[in-house]
Amino acid sequence: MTHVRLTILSTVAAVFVFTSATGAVPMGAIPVQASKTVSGLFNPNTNVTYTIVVTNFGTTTQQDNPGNEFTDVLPPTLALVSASATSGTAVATLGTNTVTWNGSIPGTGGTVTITITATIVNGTPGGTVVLNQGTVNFDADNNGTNEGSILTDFPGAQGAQDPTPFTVVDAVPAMPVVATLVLAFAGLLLGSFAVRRRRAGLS
Ligand SMILES: [Ca+2]
Ligand SMILES: [Ca+2]
Repeated sequence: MTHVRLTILSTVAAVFVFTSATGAVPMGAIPVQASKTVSGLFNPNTNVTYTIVVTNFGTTTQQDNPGNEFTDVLPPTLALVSASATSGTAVATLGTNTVTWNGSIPGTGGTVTITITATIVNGTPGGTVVLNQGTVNFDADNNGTNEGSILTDFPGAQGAQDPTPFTVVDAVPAMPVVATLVLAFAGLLLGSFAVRRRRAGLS
């Protein structure tokens, strides 16, 4: 019994010492969160803009470690156009429809905003739901190696790591100018015909 109690006590102490010594969040905790929203007209052949905000709630800076700190592979319904970031380096690899980001994020609430622009592939049917999620790689124990990862979260859904959705909207075809003029002229003709019938006492 004493042995068991001592083991539990020493385990608790070890976690406490680890936390105090490194200043990092406890083992197993996730120091980062990433929200991802999307805006656009959502018509085929128009651009959508994804905005990803990665926040570091840990007490230490998330460093630019070996490997990408963020990766996002867009689905085939989207054609990647460009990517940018408020800090670090965002790279858009058009051939693989993939965005990567490398950089550091200061602790206690530091953020980086990554912006992705993509075109909805022409011919995508209206009603198609396009889902997308990026992956953030992080260093929970501050040892220079990213060993953890989370998926981006859509704030409009209840879960902690929901994919970001939008629904493709069929574009309303614009009426050609000539057709509009013909319709207007036809309306005028009908109107004057009706007036003439009324004057002639035919209606
Ligand atoms: Ca890196
Ligand atoms: Ca690590």
